[in-house]
Amino acid sequence: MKNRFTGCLLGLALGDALGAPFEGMPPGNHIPQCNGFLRYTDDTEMMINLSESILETGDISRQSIAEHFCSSLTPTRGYGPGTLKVLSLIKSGVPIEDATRKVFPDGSLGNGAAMRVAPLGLLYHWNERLLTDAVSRVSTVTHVHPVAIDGAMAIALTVGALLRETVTESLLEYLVARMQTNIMKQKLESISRLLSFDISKEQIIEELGHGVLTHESVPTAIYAFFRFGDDFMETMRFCIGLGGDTDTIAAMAGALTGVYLSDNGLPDECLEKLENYSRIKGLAERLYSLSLSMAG
Ligand code: R7I
Ligand code: MG
Ligand code: MG
Repeated sequence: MKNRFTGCLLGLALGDALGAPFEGMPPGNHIPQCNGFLRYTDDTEMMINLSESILETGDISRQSIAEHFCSSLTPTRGYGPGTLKVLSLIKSGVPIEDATRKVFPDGSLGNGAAMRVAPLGLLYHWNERLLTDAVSRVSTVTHVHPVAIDGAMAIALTVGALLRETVTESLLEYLVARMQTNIMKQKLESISRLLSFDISKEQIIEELGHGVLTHESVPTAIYAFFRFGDDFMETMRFCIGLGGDTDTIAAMAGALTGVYLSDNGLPDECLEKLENYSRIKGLAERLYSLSLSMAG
């Protein structure tokens, strides 16, 4: 179990760092490389800041999470412009509830909530109500749009379910039943059909998307996991080959593949090059202990 926790967070960070050089590119034969330093981006930085807040307070404190997001923000990690603005408003004293609607009145549709919530799937895998409460409280520190919350829910629920049971098609049905928005329901519903035949990259982009919006990236990452999740680097090559939001799609698929395979399934030659490898591993181990003590 502990190795699955570390696999999840390291898989997320590795996916982010491997995908980062290709973010925004068109689809192509992009090959993820582990021969140089693997620097992660905002996806992993927010996951780390979230984890550190939880470990510090032993709970989900939105104020503490917002403070960690603001005070440990590295501007050069490629944050979404909406999230940067929301965090700077919060830092300047605007209440979270107001700040999250200042850029997009209905809240951001970006995948910035989904990319960071994997630790919540780990921590609360044993109690779905605590898990979903935590996801909505953590997502809405920056992302209040129901589609963005659904995307975060889909990732965290998948992480939780993978920790509890073996993967079957019914996991997709389980996720669909928990979506609150039609677009996320429809996209996740289409995954089973798309998995039933050989389909090109272009068709996947057309059907599921490869962009920065939640409904154009979360279903794609979940599809990638179902299709290639037995092999971490195969999953990475697929996600990164799609182009578009490569770091985030690879980070989300990396978290799912990592929890499924555990850290033994991640390539050592890449982990050795990953920025802050020991710190991320340590966070996962401490989340494991906290989860055990919470579950009693
Ligand atoms: O969601 P967010 O944190 O972005 C995460 C992405 C990941 O790819 C990271 O790797 C990083 O590169 O950024 O940041 P936001 O700025 O809230 O959302 C991302 C982008 O989605 C915005 O800058 C907009 O371009 C777009 N977007 C929208 N466009 C139109 N209408 C988000 N919401 C809307 C919308 O309502
Ligand atoms: Mg990023
Ligand atoms: Mg991205």
